[in-house]
Amino acid sequence: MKIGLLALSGIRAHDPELLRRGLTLPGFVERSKQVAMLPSLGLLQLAAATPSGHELAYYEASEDRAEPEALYDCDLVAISTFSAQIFEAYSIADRLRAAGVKVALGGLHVSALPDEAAAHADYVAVGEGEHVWPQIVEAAERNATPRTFASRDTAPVDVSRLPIPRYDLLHDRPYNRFTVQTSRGCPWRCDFCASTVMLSERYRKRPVEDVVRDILAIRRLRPNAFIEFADDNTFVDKAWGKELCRALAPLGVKWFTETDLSVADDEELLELIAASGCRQLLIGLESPDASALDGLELRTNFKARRAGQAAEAVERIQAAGVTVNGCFILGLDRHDRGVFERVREFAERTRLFEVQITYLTAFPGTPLYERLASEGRLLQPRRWDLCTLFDVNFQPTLMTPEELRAGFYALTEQLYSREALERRRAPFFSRAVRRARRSGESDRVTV
Ligand code: B12
Repeated sequence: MKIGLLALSGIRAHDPELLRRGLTLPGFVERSKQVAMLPSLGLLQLAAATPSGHELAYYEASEDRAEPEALYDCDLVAISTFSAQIFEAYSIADRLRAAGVKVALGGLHVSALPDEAAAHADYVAVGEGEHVWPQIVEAAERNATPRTFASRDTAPVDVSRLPIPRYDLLHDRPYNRFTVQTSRGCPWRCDFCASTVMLSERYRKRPVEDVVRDILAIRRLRPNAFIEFADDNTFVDKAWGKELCRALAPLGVKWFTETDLSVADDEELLELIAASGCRQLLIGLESPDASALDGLELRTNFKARRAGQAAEAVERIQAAGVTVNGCFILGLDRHDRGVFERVREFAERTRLFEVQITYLTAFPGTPLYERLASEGRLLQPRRWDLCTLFDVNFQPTLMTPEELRAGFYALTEQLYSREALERRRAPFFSRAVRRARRSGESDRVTV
């Protein structure tokens, strides 16, 4: 069969006022441009798990009606879904099916809502795709009747035996940032989280040599590729994390990942992270207020327990030569109108190199969604297109939605102006220059 893999690319946000104000600010534009250029690792992973004898091609659509014509020549098209673009994915799927092409839908959104997706697909995949995808391909070959395939009905995916994602399918695309997974899942359960924790229960690490193998495969394609680890929380296991960094160091690769504050507990780990080419750690700080974090992480209240150490941890990581992208969620239940100033103050005081602010967002399938739905606080239920992290679709407790938006707009301008960026970043650069002079190298000054 001719199989098309379709990723929906780009960044989504609808609020016209935020788009007008925020998206022209240097700090905002910078990061958006970088991330919008990531391929879909999920689809490349499926490609690697495809039974032999089929012709595979990777495609992208930036919006509804932007699907490449070539998809209509395929026998089967796999579409990977996030909530924010699900309606676009559904209409593309409807058009393909009307033209006689079989469609399989998988990914985070349809894993949470397979019944909704079934109206738009021949085959729906729930959970991790590595084992169900070959079943779908086989079903499509047999022209089997539409149905849902769930990964929980197959053997668990063994991440110590994942093949190299088919990065080679991207050979003619201009990507220079690529994703690799070193681990899946996270031991913490934050009530809002809609990441890969949704796909499987356990936190699992991959063998370090496989991670290196995947990076080398990317480099064969693009020698100077920047690597983003598509993990939920890379450095949960500190000993394994050190092993990973020691293996990365000789590659001379530049990389980015997401983790939690506990990396700052281990000086040796921080040194290894810096020495192995890490340019940035993204950390979910979520709130400058300990009280707002209480109860957010459902297992051990990790985020509230750690709140008092956040500022020091940021300082320690950045002092080691790695920038921090501190992420804050605005509109948590204990956030009042003073929270915007407290976020600004935290970012200034700690000299956070990068700050990400997003609205509290109820993704389908999360405990947060269930709670807000049962409390009648979803403003427009089932408007999945508003699950962008940049659109308010819930009733906050201590503010009106308008107050939340107004505070967010003002904070966006304060955080992402050129002056604010320079003020926060200057100490990092000066330290980096001093460090480079001491060691006689200059490469590490760039991020
Ligand atoms: C890389 C990434 C991106 C890339 C995606 C590139 C692409 N075209 O796919 C870019 C930068 C474009 C991006 C954009 C956005 N993202 Co993003 N992104 C991620 C990130 C960091 C990693 C995703 C990843 O690679 N996972 C690893 C792969 C292996 O897992 P996977 O994709 O789920 O695939 C597995 C299964 O789902 C399944 N599968 C997937 N698709 C299919 C299809 C079929 C047919 C089958 C059988 C199986 C299957 O099999 C795969 C292997 O097991 C995650 C955060 C994280 N740490 O996970 C956020 C995340 C996915 N993003 C998120 C969001 C909100 C967005 C944006 C809406 C942000 C915005 N405002 O624009 C946009 C969406 C834009 C769009 N076009 O859809 C949320 C999604 C939550 C949700 N439930 O929808 C996440 C979880 C982050 C978060 N804050 O919670 N993102």
